[in-house]
Amino acid sequence: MKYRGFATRAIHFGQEPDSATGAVVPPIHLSSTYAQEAPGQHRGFEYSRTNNPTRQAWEKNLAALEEGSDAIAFASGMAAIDAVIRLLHPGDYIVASSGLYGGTVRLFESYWTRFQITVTYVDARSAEMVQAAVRPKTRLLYIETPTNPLLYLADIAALADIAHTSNAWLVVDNTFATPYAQQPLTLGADIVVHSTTKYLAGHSDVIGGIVVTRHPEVAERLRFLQNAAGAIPSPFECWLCLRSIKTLALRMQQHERNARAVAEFCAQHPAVQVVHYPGLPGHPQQELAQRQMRNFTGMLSLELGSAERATRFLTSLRVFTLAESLGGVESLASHPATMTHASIPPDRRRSLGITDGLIRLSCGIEDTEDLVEDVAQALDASCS
Ligand code: P1T
Repeated sequence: MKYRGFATRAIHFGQEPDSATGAVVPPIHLSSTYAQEAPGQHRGFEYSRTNNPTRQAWEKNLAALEEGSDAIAFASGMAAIDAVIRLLHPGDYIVASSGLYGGTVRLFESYWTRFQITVTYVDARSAEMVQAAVRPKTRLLYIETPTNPLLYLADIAALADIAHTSNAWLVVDNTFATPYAQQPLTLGADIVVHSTTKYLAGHSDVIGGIVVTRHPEVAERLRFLQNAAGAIPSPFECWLCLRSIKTLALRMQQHERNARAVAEFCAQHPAVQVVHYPGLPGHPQQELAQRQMRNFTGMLSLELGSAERATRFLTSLRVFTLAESLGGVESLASHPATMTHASIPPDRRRSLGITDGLIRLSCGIEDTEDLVEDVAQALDASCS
């Protein structure tokens, strides 16, 4: 194999020097249409909703990094998730992890239930609970691992076995982990989805999504939807993803270094009741984390005990910015109850552990000491 290691593959796959000019950086193909020599005779490109060279390069790159056969890019993470649900039929069931991005729950509940798609939520930390929830008409197991925002993990290999004995597919939203940290398809998952908005694009300047699968027949159906429904990313956004993916490995190493230092600091601070970080010694799922992940990312969440403390903490931060989203080079902080998970009814939210005192941190790639110092002064302010 020419490109063995992850960083080498990230830099080179789909990004060979341009065959026409030798340009080392692939060009951005803005053309909406392509000349044909005779009706139906073309070089693989007809119209840019259907296929575009820059988008194709990005799809090839990510398919390789996730070890899939194909990747199909969409205009946002939600458009990618929506395309996967469109593979189902009325009357089908989904068993989903109870920890999911609020927007995913909103899409399932407020839209897909109208088309007789039934979703059952279970704590996917327990493979037994997932198994018990499976019905004869279950066609998808749909999980995030780590979950947004509590960083709970699910055993991908165990859930893939359950899916396959039940004639279902396992779908993993790999947004929080990235293929640098874990490759669900190699553990048996059938489909991976990403909000490329986050770590993959990595600089808070792209909204995008992508689906990766190891089944060419699933890819064919998704590619049909990509063209037929048309929720595609622009060539410029695909080019930004190609540019960013080259530094994914380096970025993830610094994201993890920073999150670990912040998590360790918070674990001994009296204002913090619980630190959720899978890389912290003593984390309840540490064995699974080490078996399944090779990087614990820049994401952590903290239980501060009350909405007042959470607000004081968030308004005292100086290096972290209070904002939705995650995975960028700059550190962000958010309040899931009023931001990312506001669309989930309060009682259900609390029963999931998303309390009013929970805050989520996305540690960027700034200097570690600056982040720890910022969190330290904001924690002091939170309990003053
Ligand atoms: O925002 P969009 O690119 O459409 O991606 C949606 C999405 C899908 N999956 C996960 C795990 C996500 O976290 C998201 C978006 N999340 C945020 C905006 C957030 O702040 O958590």
